[in-house]
Amino acid sequence: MAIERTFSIIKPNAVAKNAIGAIYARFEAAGFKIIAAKMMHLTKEQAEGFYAEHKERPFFGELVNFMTSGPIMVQVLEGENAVTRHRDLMGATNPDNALAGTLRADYADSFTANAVHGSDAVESAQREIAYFFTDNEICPRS
Ligand code: RTP
Ligand code: MG
Repeated sequence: MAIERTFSIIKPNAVAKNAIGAIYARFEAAGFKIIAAKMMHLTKEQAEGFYAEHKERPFFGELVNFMTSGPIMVQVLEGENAVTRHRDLMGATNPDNALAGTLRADYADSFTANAVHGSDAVESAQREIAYFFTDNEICPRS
């Protein structure tokens, strides 16, 4: 198994319900190392840039409004097969379809306010990590 890095966001609805610590505990219990982290309140421009791939989609405006509605936590997770394992831990995008025990089953409020984001491929992880973190903000350890 390859050691990978993936990019994670704890979205505004999960921060608002005071679930940062509980979600970090789930990351660590699943074997991920948190190797970079910070709290941010995204501007409209930052959110639009991050979700640029979705800009023609009907939900884009609602997504940007939601993602700028309050603070978020952004982090880099490292571990074996991290991209796929983190997506599995999050559960389905639509929380109605998220399996019991996944983060979205436990913390999502709606399709838009679905608690967490995770990169969908190694290439998008690299792009998303670079969007939010400089090299010297990433602290890998053995
Ligand atoms: P994410 O990027 O946040 O990890 O979620 P994802 O890959 O599972 O879903 P994606 O297709 O990339 O969509 C990004 C986010 O947009 C919102 N969304 N709303 N109402 C809708 O039809 C709809 N579809 C997507 C969700 O917040 C989703 O996480
Ligand atoms: Mg996505």
